[in-house]
Amino acid sequence: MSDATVNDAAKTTESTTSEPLGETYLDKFPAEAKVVRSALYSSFLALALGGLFGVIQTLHRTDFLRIMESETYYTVLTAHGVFLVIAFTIFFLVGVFTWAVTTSLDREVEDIRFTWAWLGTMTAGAAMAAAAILAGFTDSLDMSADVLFTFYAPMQAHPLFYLGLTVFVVGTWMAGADWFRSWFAWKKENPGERIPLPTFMVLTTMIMWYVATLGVATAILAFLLPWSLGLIDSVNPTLTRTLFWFFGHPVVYFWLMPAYMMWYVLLPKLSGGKLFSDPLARVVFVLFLLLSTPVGIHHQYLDPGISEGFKFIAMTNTMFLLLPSLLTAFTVVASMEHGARQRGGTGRIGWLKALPWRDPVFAGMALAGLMFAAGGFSGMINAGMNINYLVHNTLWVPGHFHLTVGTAVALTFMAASYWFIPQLTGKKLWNRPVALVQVVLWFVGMTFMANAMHRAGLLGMPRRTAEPQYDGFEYEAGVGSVAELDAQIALGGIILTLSLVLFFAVIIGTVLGSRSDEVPANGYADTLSGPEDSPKILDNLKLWFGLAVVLVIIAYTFPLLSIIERGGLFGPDITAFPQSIDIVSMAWLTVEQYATDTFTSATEVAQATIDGVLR
Ligand code: HEM
Ligand SMILES: [Cu+2]
Repeated sequence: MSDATVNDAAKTTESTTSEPLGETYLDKFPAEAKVVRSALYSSFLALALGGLFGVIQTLHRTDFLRIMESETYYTVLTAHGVFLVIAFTIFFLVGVFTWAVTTSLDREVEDIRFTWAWLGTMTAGAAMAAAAILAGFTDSLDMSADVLFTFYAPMQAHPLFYLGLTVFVVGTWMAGADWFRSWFAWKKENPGERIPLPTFMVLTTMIMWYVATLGVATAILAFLLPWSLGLIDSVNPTLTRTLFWFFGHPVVYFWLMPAYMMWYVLLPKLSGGKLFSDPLARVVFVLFLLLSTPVGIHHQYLDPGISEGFKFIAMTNTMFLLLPSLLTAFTVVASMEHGARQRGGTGRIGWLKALPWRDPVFAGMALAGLMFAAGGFSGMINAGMNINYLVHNTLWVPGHFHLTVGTAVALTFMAASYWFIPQLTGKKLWNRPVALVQVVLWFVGMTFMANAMHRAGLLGMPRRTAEPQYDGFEYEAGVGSVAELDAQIALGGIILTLSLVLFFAVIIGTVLGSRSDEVPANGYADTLSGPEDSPKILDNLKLWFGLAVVLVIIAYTFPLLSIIERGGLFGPDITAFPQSIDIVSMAWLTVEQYATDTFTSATEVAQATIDGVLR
């Protein structure tokens, strides 16, 4: 590795952060900073509400504290799910993407009014959906949306809920158009240049998002919304579920890819080093674009109405999807090691000590990455068709995704906020030690909660219920007891809530502080191996878009056709449990029909000929 950076790194080892001071994002892009700030504040509001509902439901289902009737549980759980995984994550990432595009292209957005327009559209949509959900708390309004964030039919929500989601998604489409527009304009002025890495990451993520949201848009606009408006009588639940998961798996990459982006472009910088490889990072994002969508059926391993063969194909694709995550783990750790060695770290693992662990931004992201590794392991269990049957719909599943979206993404976003809010306000982070305690508490709380959830799931304890303990049914714990598991889940939930309170204290403390010139300069990590080392074809976004579409067509055409054939476009007469591979049986039926028809007409012809001859 090059020694060129040893010198500038040496002067930073004594401080806990390696970042030089200088021009902030706010100094450079004051108008854009306002938009990004608003997006982040919206996301924080969603986080606060979602977190509050999280602890309420945790204490309720573990029976430690019940402040509501169990009937209200689904209103709370819907709000928790939708506010956190739709509003918190997406508002945050559109802010970060705007930062990434403007910073890396080094240009303002083309028209700030359009930028405000998409943020406004998203906010209006989120407010509509939130209103429909929250109305479920009162009987005085004839409105509710207790359908959980997956909104499976035959559960039905008030039309406002579906409409709100649609408007929200349209807002994200507009946001993507804004970033593409910036890129087109930049390309015209910089012909032949490689797309700067952060922009490349934003654009590939958005292409994936455009493809993925077609599924949910179809589910809502063609079926669920007309159905809740009373325009059609029924829907085909298998079809709408499948369209949901067409979107539901890639949406997890929509949350993860911004987190990855920050691990790639911020973490190495914070470690005092450089990104190990720009080409590898590009490969990873292309792989996610290609592989995220044709795997959604892995959420439907237990759905009747989809044959085993299609599930098997989805499983195989899913296993391929591990590759880019493993590449990410490798690149990010290699970059951190590079940083640590620049800071004087030595030894095979001794270099870990040289990392800036007291910097809350670094520590939070690194801990988030560590938890993601654990989430990856339980994810592999979920992905296996046969072992999935063991954990399906048990508390194991929320255990898994509180490690992934609930920590790898959420903790990365919170830690990144400690970097972004000073960038966006020009104010120094209020109280770094508290911020550090906050990220560590999240890690500790999640260790308790997610681990106990996984274990409870293995005992068969169901998810999505206010009353997991059935009368006359005992869960047998191999190690410990159910009471102990419940206690750990509740304890974890309380620690997480405490962590959230500290998070808001730090953010509010920072925002209320006064402008300072001790804010690190805006920017992102350099690379050891730059874009010039990567094949040009990686930047051919049209090619990747085309391939992604082809893969989706291959993966989904036959399952969708067979679902429609069985259950009808608008349901509901479904024949359950097909056990054969549909393609084969469909092909066989066609051949058989064809053979019969041919045979029949052949006999008819023969008969007619014989008749003619005999006459
Ligand atoms: C204070 C922190 C949190 C606590 C105490 C908490 C607690 C819980 C619990 C106990 C459940 C399972 C409820 C059930 O199945 O009956 C749950 C579900 C869920 N949580 Fe969290 N959670 C927290 C933070 C988060 C975060 C940060 C995210 C995502 C960014 C998240 C996303 C979800 C989702 C998507 C569900 C599934 C909802 C459903 O099944 O429809 N949670 N949470
Ligand atoms: Cu998935």
